[in-house]
Amino acid sequence: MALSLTYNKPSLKGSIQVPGDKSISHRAIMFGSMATGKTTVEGFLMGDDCLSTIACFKKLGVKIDISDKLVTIQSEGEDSWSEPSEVLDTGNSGTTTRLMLGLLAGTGFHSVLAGDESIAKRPMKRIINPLREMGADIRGRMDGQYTPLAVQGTGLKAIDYTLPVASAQVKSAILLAALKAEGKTIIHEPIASRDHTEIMLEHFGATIAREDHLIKLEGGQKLTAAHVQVPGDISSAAFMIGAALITEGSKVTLKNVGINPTRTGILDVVKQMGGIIEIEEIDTQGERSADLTVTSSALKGIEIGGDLIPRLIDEIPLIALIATQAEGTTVIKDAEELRVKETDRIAAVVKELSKMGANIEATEDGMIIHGPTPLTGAEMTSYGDHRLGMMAAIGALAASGEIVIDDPDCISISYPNFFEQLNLLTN
Ligand code: SPQ
Repeated sequence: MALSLTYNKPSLKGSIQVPGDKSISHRAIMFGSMATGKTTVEGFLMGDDCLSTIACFKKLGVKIDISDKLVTIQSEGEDSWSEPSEVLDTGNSGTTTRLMLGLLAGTGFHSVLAGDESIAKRPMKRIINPLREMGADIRGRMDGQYTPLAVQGTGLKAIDYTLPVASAQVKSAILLAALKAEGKTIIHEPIASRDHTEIMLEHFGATIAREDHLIKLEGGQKLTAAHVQVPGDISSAAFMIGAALITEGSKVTLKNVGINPTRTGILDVVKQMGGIIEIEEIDTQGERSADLTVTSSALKGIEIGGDLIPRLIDEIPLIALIATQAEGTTVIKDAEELRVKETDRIAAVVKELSKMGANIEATEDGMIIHGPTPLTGAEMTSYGDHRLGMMAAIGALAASGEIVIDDPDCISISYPNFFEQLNLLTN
């Protein structure tokens, strides 16, 4: 059901803990299912995407319990998984679909992966090509470009592979397959992408070598169960950071947010735009995290591209929104990957922000935004994309009229208590 939002230029005040990191939560379930023993996950994101990952592993026979604060995975290791009698439903989650391909390729059984309408349009060849080089038997529409995908598990061999796109999902699928492959897999990563898989491999007892754009992993390593502490998701925090920046008189603290350097491009951009943000690092055992305090700020337009893009790829809809309130021009380039996310995020962001009165144009690989422009009420479409839905809701804080969001429910993919927390900060 559509949601109507009308704000009277509020100030945001207070402190919240945003939900757990989506990328780390997916991986915690996958690693816990591969490892032998009892894995516990604290701070797990109970969003729809991560729940899809849990449902898939349950269909493989892995015992997973969800209690109030803890997810517990009890597994006898990868070899104990059983052939699923049903299709593994990956929902809206690209991460689940792609990483599971790497995991299922080296099993001894047959499985079928399929997700929703959006997943059926997202490219899978980027994963299947290297996996086929490793010996995987995966079939699907258009030679395996699109789901549903059938995987006949088989023996795999290591590869030496240069990533053609800066994608953590491609890198991770290869690494997960490499664990079962014969020999040493070498991955060349010209531009760094998020490294949660590499960090978790070490955390679960594997030996992985990482040096200067090269990752090396010896096959046949067994994983041991571990405790995973999931920090808050910086991609979710980004929306509250943006909200505080563009509303006058705001000061918001976001507690325990993951600040893995492969994900903190948004913090660099905010600082470059003139945003006031304090970062107080917390002493943690696993992934780095910090309390972030953001104050409303006068922003200026900047140029964003190159190696920075993979470090903030999911934050671009929000960055485009705050750029409409910044003085001067913001240019976002080298971000053609946005065209193959949950929706074409270049076309969708430009169309939706234009409805609100933004001066924004699309380019092949990004967008150009001229600011500042006053935002007005509009009927916004989310395209079932959680990040587009949240962009519209944060836009409502700065808009002069009513913002209607067609499908606010999609926000629960990554941020189930988004409106609850937004209400807390605006009241
Ligand atoms: O999981 P999914 O649907 O691909 O989610 C998105 C998102 O906006 O939440 C992208 F649409 O995040 C990806 C991210 O863009 C999550 C991810 C990961 O956990 O490894 C990596 C990035 O994708 P990619 O294609 O660059 O590897």
